[in-house]
Amino acid sequence: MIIRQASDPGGSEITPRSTYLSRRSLMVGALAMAGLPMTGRGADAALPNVAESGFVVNETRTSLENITHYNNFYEFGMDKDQPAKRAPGRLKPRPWAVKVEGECGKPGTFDVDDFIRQSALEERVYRHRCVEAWSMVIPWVGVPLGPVLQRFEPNSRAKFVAFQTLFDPEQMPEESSRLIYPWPYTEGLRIDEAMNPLAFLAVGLYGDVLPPQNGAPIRLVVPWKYGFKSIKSIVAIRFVEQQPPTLWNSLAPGEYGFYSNVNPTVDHPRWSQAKERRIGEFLRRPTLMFNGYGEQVAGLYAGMDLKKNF
Ligand SMILES: Nc1nc2c(c(=O)[nH]1)N[C@H]1C(S)=C(S)[C@@H](COP(=O)(O)O)O[C@H]1N2
Ligand SMILES: [Mo]
Repeated sequence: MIIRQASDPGGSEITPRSTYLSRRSLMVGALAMAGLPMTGRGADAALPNVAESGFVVNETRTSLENITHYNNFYEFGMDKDQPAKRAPGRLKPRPWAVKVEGECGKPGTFDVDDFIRQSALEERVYRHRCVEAWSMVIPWVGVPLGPVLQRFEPNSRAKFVAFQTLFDPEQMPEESSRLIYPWPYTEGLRIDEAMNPLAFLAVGLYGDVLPPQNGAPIRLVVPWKYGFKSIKSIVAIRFVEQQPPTLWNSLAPGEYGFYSNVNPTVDHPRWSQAKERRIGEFLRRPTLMFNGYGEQVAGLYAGMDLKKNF
């Protein structure tokens, strides 16, 4: 984001779908071994018992090919096609531990499948708006973040929640150099943002387990904020009293605010945010305040100057 602008998604597929599918059946095996019931919904539905939800944007869904081959995942390279080429096979999404710590009554370390087991999986079709001014519509599968966090009993000093991506240069090759980026990738939310019903933990998309390039095995989705807030491949969640440092905000605070709510009236210093390019569409469309989720989230920012707190 800091180095180069978005380019158009290539028309040709770099990773054949067969590679992704065989990878997927490995993960289905992992789910089965973890004791999760298998679905009877047919060969293409890897995740069991996914309920529909009320959180479905009535807009054309971006194709699976584009969602899985036009990615930002800098741990695998800065080009949009690199995560799909480099993450499958390198990133090992299972077994996977998620650590919860900080200002809470019940910290601990959990296997990722146990971490979400108490919540029912649901599908949510959300708009996804990158700060680079492109967007998609993505059918995620996962669980609402708030109820998961509540289980750890955050205390009154828990004012923010900090999230951290895996640090393992063996699995994430770009992490072997810290010359530009202070790995691991970190992000954060204010606690009331994290508890908002829209905040989501995704473990799948299009009914399947999450592909490595989209942040397997578990990633955040905060659809009213620019995409970089939706941190991938999470290994640690910490309840903290002070606003936590986050990767993009630390690198370029004048360009990437801590809040980073989608806002057509606050331009990036180097480009306008008034319009966006929906992947798969020809004409640019207007950017929506809070990415179209104002009804659900505007109240979080009542009285705040959104130009200062961008
Ligand atoms: N760990 C990590 N998380 C990340 C990123 C990243 O580079 N590393 N990129 C972010 C950005 S800029 C965007 S737009 C989204 C892209 O998610 P997608 O590739 O699933 O569309 O992931 C976000 N989460
Ligand atoms: Mo992004």
